[in-house]
Amino acid sequence: MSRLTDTTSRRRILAAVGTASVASLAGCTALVTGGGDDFDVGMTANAFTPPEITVSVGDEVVWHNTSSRGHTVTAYENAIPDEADYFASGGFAGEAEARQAWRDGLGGRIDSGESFSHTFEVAGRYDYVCIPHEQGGMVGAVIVEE
Ligand SMILES: [Cu+2]
Repeated sequence: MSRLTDTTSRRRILAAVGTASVASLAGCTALVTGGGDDFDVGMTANAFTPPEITVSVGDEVVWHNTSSRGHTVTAYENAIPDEADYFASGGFAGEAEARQAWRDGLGGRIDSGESFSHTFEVAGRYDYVCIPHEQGGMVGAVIVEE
């Protein structure tokens, strides 16, 4: 009896830990370096290409700076689904923080040849911007379908 109970509760704990790990990984953002053509959205001198991309819930989107200029990928906090995690290169918790970090020292910059990725767990439309080239219209959108 006690042995069976121990085994059962241990399995439950392991299952719970496993789920939590997957969830936290899925929600995180990461700046990764490396070349290759394995990306979804490129960045030219002043544009995201393509400017709009459609993916499915659970998909990871990889941006790659294919230009010689530094860019950011910064979500518009008020233009993502209510339940969604905020995302921005540099890993900032919100848009104001991301903008301040850029002003203070180019925080969140994705240099030439670098990539940034985010996994989308909530369906909906996500509008985002490159902070230094916002005036030039460097904006994009990710549409996440169920
Ligand atoms: Cu830019």
